[in-house]
Amino acid sequence: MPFLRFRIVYILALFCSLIGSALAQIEPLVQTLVITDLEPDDIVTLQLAAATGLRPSLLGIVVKHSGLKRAVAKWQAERLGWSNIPIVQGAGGYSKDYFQVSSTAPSRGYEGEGQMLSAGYRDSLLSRPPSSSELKLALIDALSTAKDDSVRILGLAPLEDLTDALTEQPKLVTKIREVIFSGGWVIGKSGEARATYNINMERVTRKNHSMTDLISLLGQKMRWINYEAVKTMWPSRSINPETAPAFWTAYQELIDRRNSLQQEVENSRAWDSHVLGHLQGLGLTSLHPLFSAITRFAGRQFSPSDPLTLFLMLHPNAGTFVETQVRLDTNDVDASSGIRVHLGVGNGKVRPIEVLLSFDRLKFLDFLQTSVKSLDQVYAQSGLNRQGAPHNDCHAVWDET
Ligand SMILES: [Ca+2]
Repeated sequence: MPFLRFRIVYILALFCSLIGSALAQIEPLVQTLVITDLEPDDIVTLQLAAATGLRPSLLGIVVKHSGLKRAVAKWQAERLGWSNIPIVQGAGGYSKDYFQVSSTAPSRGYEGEGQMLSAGYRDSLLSRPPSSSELKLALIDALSTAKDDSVRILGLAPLEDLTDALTEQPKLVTKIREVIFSGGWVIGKSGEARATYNINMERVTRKNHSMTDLISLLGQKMRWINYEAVKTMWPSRSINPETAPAFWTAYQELIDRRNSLQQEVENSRAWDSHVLGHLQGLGLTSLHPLFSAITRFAGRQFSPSDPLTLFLMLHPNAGTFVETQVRLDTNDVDASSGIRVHLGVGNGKVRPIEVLLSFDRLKFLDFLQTSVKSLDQVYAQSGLNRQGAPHNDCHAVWDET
């Protein structure tokens, strides 16, 4: 009899373990939607995402020249093995459409995207008008067909289109597990909090600043990778051969093996020299950590915010967050420091969001280094050229289909 009891217990245990693994398999898959402005740090972030095996279900392309950037995104996606992913143009616009804030001046003034395209094609894309509705409709479509709590949104750029989608159909908020957003504020010398790039780069033509609406819709489903925390923990504000040597060694080896990637380096260098020109115009001296990092490592450095946002989406426990009430005040826009951010005072109705306080720097460095080592495999599978001119792999993906 004891033997029989043992067998029954054994069979029950086996049964439970099989049911357990079956349940794990049918747990709803989380899909990731990415909103990006395709600047050099975004491109590295997309590379790292592909290296971790992530395959977004939608890429939304926003900010100035979003039509041109959409074509470049198609090229990038093809190289990363992300064929057949919907790539949709969202809010964009022209320089005049944005707040005239000095921190956004380099972006408002940049015209250098898509240099690898033929001039005629590039010109036709540059004149393509912005389209909030295309991305808004794509987001509504993706959220409508998703299960509850099954969508995460990686926000590497302004989120106007998402606000429009959720304002139109607020019930879709239940589909969202989280929105993790690269951006926030910095505390200036006066002690005031002022918004950083992705918030300052919402179009001035909107009646109210939509990020406040998005906050009230999402509450704690929103995590901000706040720039104040990034600045404190990464004073150079640059991932370069000095601050992340193992990553850059591996990245350089990859570029040497697949010299088609030289195009990304050239684009990044062009962007850096453009930014440097603006910083000089603003009177920043070479003693400023940002200035010295860009000068020394032009083409071999990028901002940590966007890759950090990806890292903290994939490894949420590597950051500490604090519930914070945030309200943006577009009646108080300072030309040198941006939109005023009010934090937790006199705005009791505002739902708190999760704001980054600190992160595990060593784990982040390890993530960068480990992910970049898997990139060669990604490019091998997508058939990226090892040799030859970078233009060789542009082929037909430019078609606006
Ligand atoms: Ca970005």
